[in-house]
Amino acid sequence: MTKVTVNIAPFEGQKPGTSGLRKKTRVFMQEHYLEAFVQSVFDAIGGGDGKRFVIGGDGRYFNVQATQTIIRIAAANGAAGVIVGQNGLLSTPAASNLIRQNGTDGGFILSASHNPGGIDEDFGVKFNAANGGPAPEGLTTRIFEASRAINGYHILRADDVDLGQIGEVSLGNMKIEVVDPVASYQVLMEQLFDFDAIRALFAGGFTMRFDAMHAVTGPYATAILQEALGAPEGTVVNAVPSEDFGGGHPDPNPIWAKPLMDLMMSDDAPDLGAASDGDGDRNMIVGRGAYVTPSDSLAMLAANAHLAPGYKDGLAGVARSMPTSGACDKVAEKLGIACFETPTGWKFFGTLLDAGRATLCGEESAGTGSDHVREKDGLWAVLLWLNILAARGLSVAEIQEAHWAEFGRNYYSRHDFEAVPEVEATALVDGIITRIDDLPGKSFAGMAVEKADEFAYRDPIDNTLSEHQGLRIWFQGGARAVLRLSGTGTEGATIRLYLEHYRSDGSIEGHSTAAVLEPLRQAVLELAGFQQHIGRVDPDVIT
Ligand code: VG1
Ligand code: CO
Repeated sequence: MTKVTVNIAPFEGQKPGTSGLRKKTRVFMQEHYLEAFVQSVFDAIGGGDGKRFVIGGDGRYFNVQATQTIIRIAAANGAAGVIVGQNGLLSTPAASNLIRQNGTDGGFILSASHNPGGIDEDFGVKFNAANGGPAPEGLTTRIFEASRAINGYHILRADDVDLGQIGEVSLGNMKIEVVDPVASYQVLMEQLFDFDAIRALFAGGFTMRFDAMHAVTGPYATAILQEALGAPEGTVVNAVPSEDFGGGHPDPNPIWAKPLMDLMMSDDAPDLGAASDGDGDRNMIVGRGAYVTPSDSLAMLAANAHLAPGYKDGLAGVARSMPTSGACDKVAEKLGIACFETPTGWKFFGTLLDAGRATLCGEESAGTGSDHVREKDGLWAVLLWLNILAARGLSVAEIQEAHWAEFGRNYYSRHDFEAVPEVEATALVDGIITRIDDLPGKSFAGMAVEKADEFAYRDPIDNTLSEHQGLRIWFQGGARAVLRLSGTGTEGATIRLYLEHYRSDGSIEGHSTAAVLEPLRQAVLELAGFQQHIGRVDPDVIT
């Protein structure tokens, strides 16, 4: 075993996006590519000497090989120890928990989340800091700068470590702990939720289907829902993580989790349907015949969280990303707590969670979480829903109807235009920015603009300013549109158009979301000039 330094030239474009560095798997598999990025992380954090890290990923193609490489680089950079999930597996929230519980200096999470996996699909690496949360912007900037200045990386020439066996081994001077990926996460869940009440719910005949989408939550959901909480075998489906997620998109929304949606809308629907994404940080909640939008789910969880032991003293505050609907704002107002509006991406919640200013956070993209870790957490959200259902004795549909009746309803939908040539996408967005101050008072397809701006965020805790975080356009009558470019794609640009219309008469039957949002959609298509700029008005995916 020898430590070597391999001289290399910098790679282009190793700039972490909304959630880590995501590229085509083959890009990561190029000689020295992963190594260069990982070394850049070590360079950006002042080296690895004496430090400890968590390493694990969502089980996609290249996960194990990348884990072995990072272990060797960590050892050569002088790390004192690493904690690795068995077989290289760790869900994102479980990795966050391990970083916090063990007080490590951070962690590497190998995932491209909901993006498909496989040699011709996507791979990703995320570095999380010592608080367990995604590297904040200052750190990702330093990582990118380091990646542009790099001239070599340190690595141990050594055999692969056996990651199949739980226990301790060493590599040079570095200690490697291979841990059960589920165990300490499960203990944390037991502390937050009333497992007896949920067990009684299942024992009383409550039925559920959890679709793990062939991704990392399979082992977590099987251990917790079936083994600990007594849900019958077969409750968790697609429970074995596979390298290509069974050929699908492990993205828990009505499009990619269609079999689950179909079941929930059928006569055979169980009481609750739920799903999670590749790395286990997203969630979908659907009751019998009743889909809950992620923005609504955040609001309903905020309104009911006190029913779970971990939140019995109430919430310090809530936070949502800017494109997320204002449904949780209404709840915060009623509870008399603060509601923060942050840019897209979990890294912006970290300071609020660390400072104890927010307890629950959420995003319209099916991410919900709390201060128990510093990531969004799919299974946590499902367990909180179960705890609330057990405590209230109502169905998902009943809770949803009652919520809308009390708070009104934020009709909401996201339209994604994928693989748009970057120049066209940029021209569309820039075309609005140059006119943004002139928009108020103008009408498009019969709807008048009230206000419009480009969102910038001043972090209330550390005062950092993040600019260019998306366009917000408010129309008369309580409608809002948001436009931004995705920061997680690997091909061209993805334009995200978020449509929202608040109606205080939320419980009135017969309002389909598409129908309520149609006038707003027409207004934005005209205002932004979708047809002129990108040659189409129909999105690839509507969620
Ligand atoms: C998307 C979502 C964002 C989420 C991010 C990472 O980012 O919109 O809300 O935080 O993915 O989630 P973007 O920049 O593509 O819109 V995950 O589960 O992919 O780590
Ligand atoms: Co994810």
